[in-house]
Amino acid sequence: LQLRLGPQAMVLRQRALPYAQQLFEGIQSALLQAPLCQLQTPGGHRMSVRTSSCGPQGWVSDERGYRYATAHPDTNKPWPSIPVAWQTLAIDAASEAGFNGFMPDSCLINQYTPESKMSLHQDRNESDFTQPIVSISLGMSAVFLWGGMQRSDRPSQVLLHHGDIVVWGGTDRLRFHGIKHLTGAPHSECGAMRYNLTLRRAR
Ligand code: MD5
Ligand code: FE
Repeated sequence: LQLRLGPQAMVLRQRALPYAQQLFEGIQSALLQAPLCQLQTPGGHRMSVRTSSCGPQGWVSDERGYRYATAHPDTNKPWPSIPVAWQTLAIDAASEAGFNGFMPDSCLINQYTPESKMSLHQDRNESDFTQPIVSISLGMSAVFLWGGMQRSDRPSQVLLHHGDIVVWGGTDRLRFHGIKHLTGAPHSECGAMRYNLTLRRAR
């Protein structure tokens, strides 16, 4: 059950479904150690998405810019480690989409509510763009914006549902993308919320 988004980008529909319960438990436990933050953008706005991370590198943002950091910005503690099951799932999904040798060192945890959105952007804070990115959707569905190589390219809209995994790399690695808004009914397990786990190689 695959949907091709581009030459080197793919949605693996329901790929994470068998692991959903385990993923939710892992998220709850990670968030106890590394609480969600509503980060400031370099432009001085507050993100509508709440974020945390696990792994050696966590993605953060403040008035100084976007970057990876080895500690949580509020607690100054190292991020919790990436659960082995998440690593395995992400590495397997990357292989299935044609990317062997994925070595994630960062997992961003994004929490969306019906008020959240993520504007079109590129993921370019990583040092090696030959490594793919793997993203796991849980909870409510979302309208995903799949853009081009320039911000001005009109994005297509793709629904992402609970259990879907998106893998993109190669020529699609620097596509503009975003989340327009959540859609559909609240989720039986996590209510009016969506979680997205984004596994990347930061360093
Ligand atoms: C999310 N997160 O669902 C989004 C989208 C982020 C971020 O973009 O940087 O935290 S998952 C990302 C995604 C999915 C499919 C393709 C591409 C990105 N892409 O082409 O870049 O929380
Ligand atoms: Fe992104």
